[in-house]
Amino acid sequence: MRLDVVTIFPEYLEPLNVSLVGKARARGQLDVRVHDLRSWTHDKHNTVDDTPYGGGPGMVMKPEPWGEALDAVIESGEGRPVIVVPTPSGRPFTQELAVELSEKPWLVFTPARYEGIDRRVIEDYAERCDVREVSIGDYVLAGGEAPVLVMVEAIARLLPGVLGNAESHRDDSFAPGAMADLLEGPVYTKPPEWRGRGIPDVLLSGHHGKIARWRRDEAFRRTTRNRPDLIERADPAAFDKKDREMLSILGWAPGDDGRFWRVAQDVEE
Ligand code: 6GU
Repeated sequence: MRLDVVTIFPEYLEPLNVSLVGKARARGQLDVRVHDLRSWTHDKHNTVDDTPYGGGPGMVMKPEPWGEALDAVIESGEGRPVIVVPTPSGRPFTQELAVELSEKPWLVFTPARYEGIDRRVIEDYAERCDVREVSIGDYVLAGGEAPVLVMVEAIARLLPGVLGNAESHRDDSFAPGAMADLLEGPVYTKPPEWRGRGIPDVLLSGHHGKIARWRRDEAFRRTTRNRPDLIERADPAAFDKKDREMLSILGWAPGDDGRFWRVAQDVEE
C-alpha cells in the first residue's frame, strides 16, 4: 500500500518511522511519503493561509498550494488514490472504514491546520477521486496530523503480514464478527501473584470452554459499564442463552423488538 501525507508539519509525522508502521515500511509493505505543503508555495513567506470570506475567526488554507501539491502527488503514481481529508466535520472514522481503506492500494491524507481548507479543493478533487472527509471523534484538535497518525496505525495493522498473527484481529473490540460489538475484557500475564492480587482461577483451569465463557461475560460487564449504547444497538440474534443470562444479571431485559434495554442501573457490574 502507498500512503502520501501532505502537511505543513512534516516532522509531526515522524512517529510513522516507529513501531508497527515503521517496521511495515522497513519491510516494504508500506510506501509512506510525507510532503511539505509549503514546497508548493511561491511567495517569500510560503503563505498557506488567508482570511475567511464572510468574516469570522481564524484563517483558511488557500486552495492554490493544495491544488499544486495534490496534482503533483496524483501525477506521481498509477491510477487515482482515495483522498482522506481529516476534519472534525467529517464522517466518523470507524473500524469498518479502517477495513475498507486497508483494501485500497493508495491513500493520500491532507491534514489541515487553521479553520480548514478552502471548500473548492475538496469539490475539485471529488470530481476525479474518491474523497472521504473523516473525523476521529467528538472533540476538536488543532490540526489533522494527529488524526492521520491514528488512522494510519488503524489501517496499517490490518494489512496482510503487518501484525505477526492473523488471529490477532479476530477478537478486536469493534472487529466485524465473533465478539462483534462487545468491548474486550481484562487480560493477565505472569507473575501469578502481584501486590497480593492473583489471577481469576478460571484462567488457570485449562478448561477452554469455561475460559471462553468467562471472557464473554467479562466483555458484557465492561461493555455495560463503558459502552451501554453498543448493547442497545446490538442485533439480539447474536446473543445465546448464556449471554442472555449474563445480560439479565447486569440489569438488561429484551424489549418488544427483542433488543436489550437497561432495566436496572444499580446492579453489580
Ligand atoms: Cl480529523 N481534525 C481535527 N482538527 N479535529 C478533530 C478531528 C480531525 N477529528 C476529531 N477532532
